[in-house]
Amino acid sequence: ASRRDFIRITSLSAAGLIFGGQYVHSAVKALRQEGIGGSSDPLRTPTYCEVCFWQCAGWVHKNEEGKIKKITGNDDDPNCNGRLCPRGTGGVGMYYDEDRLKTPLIRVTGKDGKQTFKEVSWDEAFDFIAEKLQKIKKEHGPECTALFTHGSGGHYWGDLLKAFGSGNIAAPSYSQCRGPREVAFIATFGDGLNSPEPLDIRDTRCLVLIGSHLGENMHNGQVQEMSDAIDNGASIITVDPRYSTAASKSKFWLPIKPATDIALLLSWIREIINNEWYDKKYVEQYTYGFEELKNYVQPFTPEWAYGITTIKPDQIRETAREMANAAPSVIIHPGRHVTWYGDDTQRLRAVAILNALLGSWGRRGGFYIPDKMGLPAYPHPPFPKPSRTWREAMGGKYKLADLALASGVCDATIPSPELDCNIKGWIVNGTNLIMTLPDQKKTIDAINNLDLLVVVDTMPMEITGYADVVLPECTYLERWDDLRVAQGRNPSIALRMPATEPKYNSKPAYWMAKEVSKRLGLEEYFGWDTFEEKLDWQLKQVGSSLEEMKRLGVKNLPREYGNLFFEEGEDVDFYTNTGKIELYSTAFEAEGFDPFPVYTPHTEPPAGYYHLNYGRAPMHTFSRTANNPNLTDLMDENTVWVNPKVAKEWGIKNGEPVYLQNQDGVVSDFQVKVRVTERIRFDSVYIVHGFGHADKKLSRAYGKGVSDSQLITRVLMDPVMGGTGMRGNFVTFRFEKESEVKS
Ligand code: MGD
Ligand code: SF4
Repeated sequence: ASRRDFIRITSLSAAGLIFGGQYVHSAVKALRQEGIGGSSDPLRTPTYCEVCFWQCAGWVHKNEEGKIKKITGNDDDPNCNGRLCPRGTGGVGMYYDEDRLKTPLIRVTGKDGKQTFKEVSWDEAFDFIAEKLQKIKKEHGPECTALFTHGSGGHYWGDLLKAFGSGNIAAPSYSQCRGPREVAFIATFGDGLNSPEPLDIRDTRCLVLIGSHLGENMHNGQVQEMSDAIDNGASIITVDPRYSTAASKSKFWLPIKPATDIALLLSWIREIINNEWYDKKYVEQYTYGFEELKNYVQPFTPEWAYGITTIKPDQIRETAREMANAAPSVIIHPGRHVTWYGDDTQRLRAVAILNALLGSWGRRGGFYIPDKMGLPAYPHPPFPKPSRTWREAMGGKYKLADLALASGVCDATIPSPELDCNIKGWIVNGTNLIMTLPDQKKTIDAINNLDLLVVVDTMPMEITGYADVVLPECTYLERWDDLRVAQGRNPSIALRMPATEPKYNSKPAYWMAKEVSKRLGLEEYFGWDTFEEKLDWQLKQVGSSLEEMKRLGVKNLPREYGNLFFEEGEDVDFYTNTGKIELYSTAFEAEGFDPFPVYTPHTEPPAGYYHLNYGRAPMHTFSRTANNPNLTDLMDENTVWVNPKVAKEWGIKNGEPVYLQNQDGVVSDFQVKVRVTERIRFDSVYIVHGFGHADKKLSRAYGKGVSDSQLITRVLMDPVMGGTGMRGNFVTFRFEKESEVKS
């Protein structure tokens, strides 16, 4: 057994709870006396949401006793237009969750050999971390440390790590999410998409969703714009093996056979070229490689694609025509979580090419050109150059990646001494790697190779059980953080300030990172005395101030970066090798990858097994909300969607609990109730990601539903940039945990 077998967190005192409550009350009184009430309303302070990464700006409202009672949207915020999604409103539950981490913890081994955590002071925790980091630096080099991060705290830990001499910073939002699409769009248009994506959905006439389930995936601004577009008569084309909420709002639903989207895209490209439905002037003026593309796609007839995708040739033609009629006000949506089958960068290249042919990039109702505003960093000395990075360690793999470390861990390559990157220390901030990275066993193997694992979290999530040190962060409602900068149609900045004092003995990550920096002799990288001083300095550089932002919450700034759309015939220089939109990718070719997207068949499920498809629910974000008291009220477990034909074959009734087992014999820890529905194809099942928590400290989430992550053991690596394709698993049903599979 591993030394990091699930560890129990012991003896958290109830006193903390009582103390927390009293503290809040007096603290708010104090804040009000000091006039730090934010806006002109002393019971209202500005924030931006941390429940997902759309970062909507809002107001936290307190009652007379200083208790947080609700959060509402900020009317001036372009990300939310004054309206939060259910999760944003439910963010209050993160603050009130009584299962929160309450004080720093260090792992100890008792005389009986059993491991547990002891409560320690902040000083003890920081001294321990600094000592271990110095030891790693001495024995292996500073570059043998890494940061895994998602969310605001990453800025501060990132600065600490860079100052320490390591460039290994990874986020699941890259290799497990949108990395392939960024690489594909950069290769094609010379620009990535970032977040929020620069999609002019509100003015579009045709929106094509390929596996994007807007509405269930609640990216606030986009969902609002999609609903406006529908009201204005736009047509929606949804390509999804499942009848998603978006599909139900669509003019066309194409229930594609899983893993065949590239074939459909190639066939659409051929239809648009061969029928001369592409934007001739635009293609001629702006693109590179059109004739080669035309020759390349000739074999990909709708009949060819039908045999692969099960989408009828007429439907392929009709939908291609629908897009062309709307062009250039058409968006083939690039998606967000796009790491599916390992050829994802190529699929997204096909999406980019289709958009380019229809002339939607830089056009109204297509893609707008976002502003490029950034805030100056608070002055600090230059970071040292790391002597080695993950790039060398990867031995030439994933050449077009900007950030591939997390894939390396899934590959179990990062900790491998053979790869000359013997990583020994991780700081994990705001990411529950056990539920987030596919192939849990490899992640745990990697953890077992470490000398130090520090976890910074608000909740006792699965990853905390593997930590050497757990640092409890206060929630976003109790802290300052860096300003949110949204580039959007017009740039905007948003302030997050504490609505109340931190509950328990929790603290903000910026404070933790600064405290560790002091112990490592790196404090000059955190040169501000208070965080307010840093924010005020930054705000003054852009003509605002902390005082103003406390009143406004959000400030919209004038656009500095040219027009939103290309002028007719405007001369445009794209940031690609050729200065053109590259239909033929010279960057891919130079690195030995196919310059045009190639359809490759993927493995089919064996008899009795079904593609494991997963996605989002509008009231949850990944695994972070599964214990939230407000949101579990709305949905407290996932179900497995099963086609009626399949249910009949297995004799499974609606609502019946089953275990799921994947093709590698991994059986889900818990049971999940079956939802029999025509809304899913017969070759797939569907579950919402983020459930099936196995940590008992999560009193509401424990044992509720199944975890897709646990069942994802076949990781399909994207050779271009290291994205971890997560749709390579098939599952079957089990009725008892230990019995044989019923067939
Ligand atoms: P969560 O599981 O929500 O998502 O991956 P993660 O960001 O790891 O874990 C978030 C962690 O942050 C939780 O432990 C939570 O308690 C903690 N947290 C929340 N707020 C704070 C805070 O203010 N401070 C600190 N320090 N911690 C906080 C998301 C990633 O997952 C992404 S972006 C995608 S798109 C992928 N989706 C996905 C999937 O759909 N299925 C499967 N199987 N895996 C997936 N992995 C990827
Ligand atoms: Fe918060 Fe919802 Fe906005 Fe995400 S979309 S930031 S959860 S309000």
